[in-house]
Amino acid sequence: MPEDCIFCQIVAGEIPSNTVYEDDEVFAFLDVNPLAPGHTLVIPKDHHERLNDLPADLADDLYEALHELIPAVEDAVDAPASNVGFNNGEASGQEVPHVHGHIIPRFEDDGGHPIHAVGG
Ligand code: D5M
Repeated sequence: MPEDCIFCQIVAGEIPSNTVYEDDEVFAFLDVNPLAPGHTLVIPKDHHERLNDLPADLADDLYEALHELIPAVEDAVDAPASNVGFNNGEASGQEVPHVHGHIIPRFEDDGGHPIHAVGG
């Protein structure tokens, strides 16, 4: 793991986080700068920079976790919908170079924009 990767440090317990979910391959925690209540980040524990860098089996694990976590996060904050997305590469707005999916709960008439909502 790169020593300066904050998400690797979160997985290792070296930086505190509000853990939402954990299994052998995947970790999820609340975003420190939430764009909506319940804004959750879902990451593979292994360090990969981009979504398309993931080996297929790890991509499957990440998707399976998202499949469970999207409705769970929405239910937790009583949201009828969510934006789910990945910034993929620095020019896209990816600030942390460790793959992470955003689950951003959305509410009727909340004034957000479906693209700008991902990553700020
Ligand atoms: O999104 C990176 C996201 O990571 C951004 O929404 C803030 C969040 N972040 C950064 N540091 C932390 C810690 N320590 N805990 C929780 N959340 C954090 P990006 O798609 O790269 O722009």
